[in-house]
Amino acid sequence: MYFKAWLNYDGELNENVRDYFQAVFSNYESNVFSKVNRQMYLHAMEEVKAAANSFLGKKPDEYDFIMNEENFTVIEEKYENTEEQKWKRGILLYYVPENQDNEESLSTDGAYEIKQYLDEEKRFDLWTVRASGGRGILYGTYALIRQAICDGKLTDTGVVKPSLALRMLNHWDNLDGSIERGYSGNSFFFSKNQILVDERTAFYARLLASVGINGVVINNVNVKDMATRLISPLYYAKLREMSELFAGYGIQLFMSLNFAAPMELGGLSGCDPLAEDVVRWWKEKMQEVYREIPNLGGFLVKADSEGRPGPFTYGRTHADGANMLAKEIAPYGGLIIWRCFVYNCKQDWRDKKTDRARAGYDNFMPLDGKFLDNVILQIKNGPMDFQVREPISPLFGGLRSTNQMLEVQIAQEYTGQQRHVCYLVPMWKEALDFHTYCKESDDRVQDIIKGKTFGGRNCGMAGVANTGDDPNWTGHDLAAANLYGFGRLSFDNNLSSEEIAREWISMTFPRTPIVMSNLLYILMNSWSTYEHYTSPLGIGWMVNPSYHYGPNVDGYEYDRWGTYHRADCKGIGIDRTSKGTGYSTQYQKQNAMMYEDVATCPDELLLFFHRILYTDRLKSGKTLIQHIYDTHFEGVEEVKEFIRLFCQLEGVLSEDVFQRILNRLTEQLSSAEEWRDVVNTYFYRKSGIEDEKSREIY
Ligand code: GCV
Repeated sequence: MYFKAWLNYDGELNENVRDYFQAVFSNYESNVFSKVNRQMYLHAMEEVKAAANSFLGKKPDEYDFIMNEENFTVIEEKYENTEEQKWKRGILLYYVPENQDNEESLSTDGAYEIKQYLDEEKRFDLWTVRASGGRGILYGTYALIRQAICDGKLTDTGVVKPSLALRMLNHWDNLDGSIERGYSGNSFFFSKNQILVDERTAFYARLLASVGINGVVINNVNVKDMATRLISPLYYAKLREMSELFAGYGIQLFMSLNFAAPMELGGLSGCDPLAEDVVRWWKEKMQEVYREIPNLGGFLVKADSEGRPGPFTYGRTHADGANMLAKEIAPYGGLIIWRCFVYNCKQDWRDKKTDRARAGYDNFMPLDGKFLDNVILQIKNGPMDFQVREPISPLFGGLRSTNQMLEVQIAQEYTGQQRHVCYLVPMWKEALDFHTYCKESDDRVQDIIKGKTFGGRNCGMAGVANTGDDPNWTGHDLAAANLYGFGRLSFDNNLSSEEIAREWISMTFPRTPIVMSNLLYILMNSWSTYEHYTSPLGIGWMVNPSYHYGPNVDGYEYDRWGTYHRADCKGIGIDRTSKGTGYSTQYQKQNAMMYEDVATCPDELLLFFHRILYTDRLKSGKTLIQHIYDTHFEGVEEVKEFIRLFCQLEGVLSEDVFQRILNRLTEQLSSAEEWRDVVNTYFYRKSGIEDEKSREIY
């Protein structure tokens, strides 16, 4: 059982808009399309029909015509053949051949234009979705439906092009059906070491296409056990089936691979990327894989990190490892996406110079320019690991001659595990808008991953998926806003977090003012609320080790000595300036200087970059200790306010949705109280300083 999420198309629509859905015209002719484009075109048609069905309570009338120079004459004839111009209004899916003059801007993959066509005698009035490829037709169709639902009117868009070439999801699903950091049930891709391809897979593809996702890695980056065998005859037939299904929605299938596969699968004695037998093994493997799964987009690789095998064992670099695979996959047009999440988890934190935050840059910066063109480095937004607040990785703005992708985590591993509401789009938006100062202009992270700054060709954004086989897909109903938001933001970097939230609310829930205002308030405030009652000012962690839920101030799992955050009776924070670990010097000069100085370092990152005394004053005028106490009390009050606002929706939302969300908010409140009490008590005991407002600290 699964719900339709934001594709339910329920609810009243403005009559004027609804009328257009009475008839669907298409220039569908099978021989003008490749097989894949044809499938996407047909899916777009099905989507208009599904929407029309909901809006009108019946199927629209359909007209096909063949592309020729007199398209509209053909439509006119169709009109004439219908009874008394019954179909005055309609939707037209209009395929524009790529080589048609002055349509160059539509030739970008995924580009579309929504445009009204009115004939001179005003006998018909059509809204056209124009595109020169299957993805464009699909995305334009979803955009048109979105306009109808969210705006209650249809509008000319001009040519809309995706901001980023690659808009990918990374699933951390294991073949046994479990999901690493999964908070919404089990995998719907795998169960008991079998691959599932069914109706739900098709609906998922539809959901993703509707927000512009064009690539999905289906298995966990920690490739172990049976997952290594995904590149073996055992699984090819199902993978091919899945890749074909995805292709019909403009989505390429990717897989994570095990760098040690030549040993674990091939029986070789090692996996040195420069050893002849290893290279031969991969060459033959790639040949076999692409013969069996020709649509495969490529592979994602986690190497030499958290116990995963990699080139270091053989004294080779990440470039050696990635390039070897890239060379063997290149003949098939495949990509190797190589993760920069590489660090030594056995570092001794008692050494004040030790700093995991430095690791990504230290490992990859010396390799800039050494990667082949079909290698992409995938970089987490922050230098640590998806904490509620981190600075942007200095690899962005550092690397100049390497394809780059931004990785964010849609799954809420450190942000409440989909039991707390935490709308993450504002965080991702900050990452995209961050000025790296690597150039005078076009220096933002989004410019870099668009390929605008340094001309990178294969670039984009990846999100660690937050879905599972729960009926509502994401455990917490409100967590679906993050999945929706990831897709929409990676498709259009200019959208604001609020615009995205508004769209998602309109697409998902009854369209009434109170639903919009109250849910919007909750979503837009949820990230700062979560930050308030958890770890302060960018220090991070403070969660229970290994499962990463709930407070544990000394809980950083790779620090047995409880010294990670350097808290003592006087202060807390890590000196990451040039006098400390030197991490701040990895940034371009302007940013390095900003972080170096306490006076210019943004408060929200103060403890990430500096060691501060509890009695030091922040820019707000408060002492650090008072800030910690206040924000933790405030965070709890803010969750109470969420609950108060949410309860006003009783009777407006359907009963089951209302109860599910209320249950999660109630759990969030008790967890927030626990965070408040644990964190405040810890710092009260460490510092011995009373709360100025004399509130009870347990
Ligand atoms: C897939 C964090 C998570 C791990 C995850 C890892 C990664 O450390 O806790 O579960 O492993 O990130 O991104 O590879």
